[in-house]
Amino acid sequence: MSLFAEAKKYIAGGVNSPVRAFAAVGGEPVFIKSAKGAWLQTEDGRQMIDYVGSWGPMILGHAHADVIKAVIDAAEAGLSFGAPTVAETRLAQKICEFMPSIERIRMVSSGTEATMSAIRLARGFTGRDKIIKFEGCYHGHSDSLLIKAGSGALTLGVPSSPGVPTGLAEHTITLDFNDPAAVETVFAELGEQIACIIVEPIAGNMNMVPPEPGFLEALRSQCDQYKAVLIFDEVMTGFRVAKGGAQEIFDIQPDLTTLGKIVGGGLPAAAFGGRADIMASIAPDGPVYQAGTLSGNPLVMAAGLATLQGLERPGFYASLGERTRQLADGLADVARGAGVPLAVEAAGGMFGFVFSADGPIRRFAQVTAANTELFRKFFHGMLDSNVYFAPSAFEAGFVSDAHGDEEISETLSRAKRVFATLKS
Ligand code: HOZ
Repeated sequence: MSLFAEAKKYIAGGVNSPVRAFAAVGGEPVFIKSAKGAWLQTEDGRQMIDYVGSWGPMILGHAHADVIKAVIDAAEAGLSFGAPTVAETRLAQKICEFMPSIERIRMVSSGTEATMSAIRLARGFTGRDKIIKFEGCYHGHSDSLLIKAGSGALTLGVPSSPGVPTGLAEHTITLDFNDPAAVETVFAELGEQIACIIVEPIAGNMNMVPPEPGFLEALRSQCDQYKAVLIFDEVMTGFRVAKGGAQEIFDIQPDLTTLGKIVGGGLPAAAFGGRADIMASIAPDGPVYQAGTLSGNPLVMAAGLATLQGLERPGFYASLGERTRQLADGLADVARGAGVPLAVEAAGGMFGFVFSADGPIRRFAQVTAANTELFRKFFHGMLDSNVYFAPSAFEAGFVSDAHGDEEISETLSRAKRVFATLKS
């Protein structure tokens, strides 16, 4: 019996997060035994170059010595106290330094918790119920946000999940990403009822779609005009596209930011934070309730802090960005050489590629119109060549500090061979 078949006997669908099941690409998922640097070792004895990086957190590379030591030291001092520790303050301080729009922060355990709590906070702070999100953006799986969502939900064709009460779903207004006019129209009609806009400033859950000039600016000005809260979901882009996230690149200050992935360095941490006056509405200072036994867990704080400290090395983002660009441009080159249409994007250590001649990709409809059959063939060709990309055409990819010239050029020469087979 395969490892996946055995897992399916006990675990729903054989996986603990749907996109891992390979449902969109076919075949059985690879089971990982261990990982070091840019490489994964599988249970069936293969060594693979990894561009998933645990879906983003492993920016320093897998099992980085400083992070492992920090976690071991923390574990030896006790696994969990459910009481304040200095480690929480140190990580909070570091995050506030990296992202100056965050004046106060609250640690939680997953990106879903961070976005769910930020939405509740925005509703409680404004006394309004309606929220705006964008089709193809994914903000975790809480009820208000699982409507026309991206990521695994889009991959499996269930962007709006059964089980979300209609009464709640009707407060979520979903608009087209990169369409500021639609946002202005909705605010003109319902502005006094809108609590917040939540957006991935670079959408990473419908592949990778950057904002067009003026889009984020329009969100900022509409929120200012109608006193709604602007939430940037930087779970994916935070510390990934730049030290200060997408808000640093586009120079827009959100009111609240949600973080996850890198902030826990590979352990389950996430956070939400922002303007001090808004964060003052969270219990115990204010009436909006939010809590968690494992929030701010000492092992997780240690991993997060060691990871953020690793990002402070001079030139870190310049070299990460250069290698990611080399990969993305290299993929575009080999695709062009093989006559296969491919649109690529890259920022910091994040990249995307869409099998489409319609680039640059800026709209959800362009992503969903792309050739998913070519993606499926490319994915399996690369997997058979021991290069591990996300098993979904709708997920961004990640390069780490451990991906050197050798890994990138090896990936590109394997990709050249795979692209050559795609047309036949
Ligand atoms: N939704 C996550 C990526 N955007 C995938 C999480 C996982 O399967 O681990």
